Amino acid sequence: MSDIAKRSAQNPILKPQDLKPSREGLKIECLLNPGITEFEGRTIMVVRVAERPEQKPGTISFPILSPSGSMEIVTIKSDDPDLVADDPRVITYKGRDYLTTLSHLRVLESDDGITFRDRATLTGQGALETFGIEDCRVSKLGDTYHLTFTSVSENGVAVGLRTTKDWRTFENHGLIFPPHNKDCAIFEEKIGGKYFALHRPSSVDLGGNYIWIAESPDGLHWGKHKCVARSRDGMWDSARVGAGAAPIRTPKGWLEIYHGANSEHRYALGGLLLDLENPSKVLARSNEPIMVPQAPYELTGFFGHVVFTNGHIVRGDDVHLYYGAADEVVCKATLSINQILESLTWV
Ligand code: MAN
Repeated sequence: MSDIAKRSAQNPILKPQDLKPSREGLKIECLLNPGITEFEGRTIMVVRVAERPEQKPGTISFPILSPSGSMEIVTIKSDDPDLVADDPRVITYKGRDYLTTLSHLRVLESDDGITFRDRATLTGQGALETFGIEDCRVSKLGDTYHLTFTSVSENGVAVGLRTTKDWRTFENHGLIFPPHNKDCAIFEEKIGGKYFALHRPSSVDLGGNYIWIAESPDGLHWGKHKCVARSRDGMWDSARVGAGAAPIRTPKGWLEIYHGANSEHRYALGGLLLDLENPSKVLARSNEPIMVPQAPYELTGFFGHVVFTNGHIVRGDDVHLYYGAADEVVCKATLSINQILESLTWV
């Protein structure tokens, strides 16, 4: 048995047509990879909204932001010899990489965890977010919510941080991890007086797409980096791995639900168990994934064969997992923490 996730009968719970585009002339192409938390008895979702103009035959067009925040639409002929467009998510034009959509983060709230309404909008700001912001994790420390997300620009893919106490006003702290880095999840408790975070630097030559851990005295400045989990040849997580939401404290250790992709770009989920006192020490890991794309809405979409999570709510033994399916819709599933722990292989 390799998939222990009970999918919600209401899946997908959120689809592109459920929200309004951020401005006229744009279409929401995908809703994906939501960060989740609770605030004043409600569920807060920070969902990634990926937009572009309605596509016309014979051209590819996508928005980019200027450092001052104005939007420009770039249009390229599909048969332009300088265009490489074989991935629906990214293109290369005249040797430079661009994203096919521009993402912002929409803050939604819900009374039942299923039906969400708009609360706030966060958009890319400045020269390091001109290609947008994506895939937000939310960690609550004291009364402050830490939002870590991917900041994308021609300078690279990096981790930005904003904080809020009221989910109306947000403080922008800039980048906390420079390119190439994403999938950053801050632990929701200090350990030995220090903040800890998982993050995912990428290396093109030596090394790869591995999960690292870092510590910090203040949640802003990070050091003492250590590599905790590498991709594994021939396994379900052979090409890349990255942290999901903040690790879950269990009596056996910190349980991190992470994503792994294989060489066919299939994104599945597994567990990683870290020592409670020394979280750079890996105790156990999934040799088989705990959730694999199999529902129709996970197999086909903007980028099929993807389940990707970076948000959950824990109630007793249940993890209420929110996830992006096929890079297009938002779904929900429930998993048992004990069942995940039992399925892990101790190292
Ligand atoms: C990858 C995918 C895209 C994302 C870019 C930049 O190509 O995850 O969806 O936009 O990275 O983060």
